[in-house]
Amino acid sequence: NYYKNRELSIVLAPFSGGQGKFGVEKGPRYMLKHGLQSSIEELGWSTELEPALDEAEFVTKLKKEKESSTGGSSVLEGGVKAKRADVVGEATELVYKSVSKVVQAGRFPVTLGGDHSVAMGTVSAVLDKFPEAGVLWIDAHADINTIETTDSGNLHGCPVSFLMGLNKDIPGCPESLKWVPGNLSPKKIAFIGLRDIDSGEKKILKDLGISAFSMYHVDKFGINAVIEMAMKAIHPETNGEGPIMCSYDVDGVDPLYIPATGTPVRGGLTLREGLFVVERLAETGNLVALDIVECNPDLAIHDIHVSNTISAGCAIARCALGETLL
Ligand code: NNH
Ligand code: MN
Ligand code: MN
Ligand code: MN
Repeated sequence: NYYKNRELSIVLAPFSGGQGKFGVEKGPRYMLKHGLQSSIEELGWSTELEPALDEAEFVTKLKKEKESSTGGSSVLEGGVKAKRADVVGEATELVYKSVSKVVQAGRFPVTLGGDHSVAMGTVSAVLDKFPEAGVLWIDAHADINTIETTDSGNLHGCPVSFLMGLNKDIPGCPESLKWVPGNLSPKKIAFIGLRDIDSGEKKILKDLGISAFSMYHVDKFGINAVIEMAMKAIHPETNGEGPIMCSYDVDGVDPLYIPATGTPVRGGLTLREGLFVVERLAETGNLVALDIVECNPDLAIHDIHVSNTISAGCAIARCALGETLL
């Protein structure tokens, strides 16, 4: 167990610039309003809030960018694409600084997004403190597009490529994202829940030999076996033991259960499978950091979709922190 004192910080990362839909910046506020902090306290953690960036300030920045002539200029020199790269660079570096402060103080960081671009900050900070950590990336998507392979230009589809330093030598790579250390080894990440992978991403996953468990593997082997294989993949020498960070995109879970998210893909994890992943991680005692990203209350068509999404997001945090362990 890496946090014997059971001290935890909820890092607030209300940022939407990694994709094109406003509303995902409201995730942290909604999850706090749902009582996340007190429910974590009830599990025996002492908690603090760590606001990484100002929600309103960044909404204003992004709205200005939208109105500008470039509309968040997507095509950069060399023909590469990276929408709103300046704002994404600024926001993710702020997240990096907040999570760094938290982990260096020996506190468990639970980061609430925001879109998944914020994981450039969280994972980088966690690797500084735990260089041997492996990352479990729960997602319908692989988020490993480079600024060359991305079709959308949305940087929430690219954080893993930045974390691995895959954009560094690409001409036109935005200055604003050069702060990302880019030292995540392809051997130190495993994906679970994949079902919407772009063709460029598929090639990168293959070429780099990255462990990726799609919904096919979940159906074939069952979620418990998949988690076991994923943990062994990121910690091969120690039979799966070692620090684990979980970056949890709620769209990994089926939209039946978590509908209010920017890019829902049917055929995902059941709510129980999605919670089991983090329950199992809690049981190992090896979890060192957690992100919960891509809850967008504005994309709900019914009020029940908001509460389903937010309560599931909060349940992911509680289960990861041991709520359901006896
Ligand atoms: N792969 C697509 C892209 O690069 C979609 C990414 N969307 C996500 N990722 N929600 O988790 O834009
Ligand atoms: Mn996703
Ligand atoms: Mn796609
Ligand atoms: Mn994602």
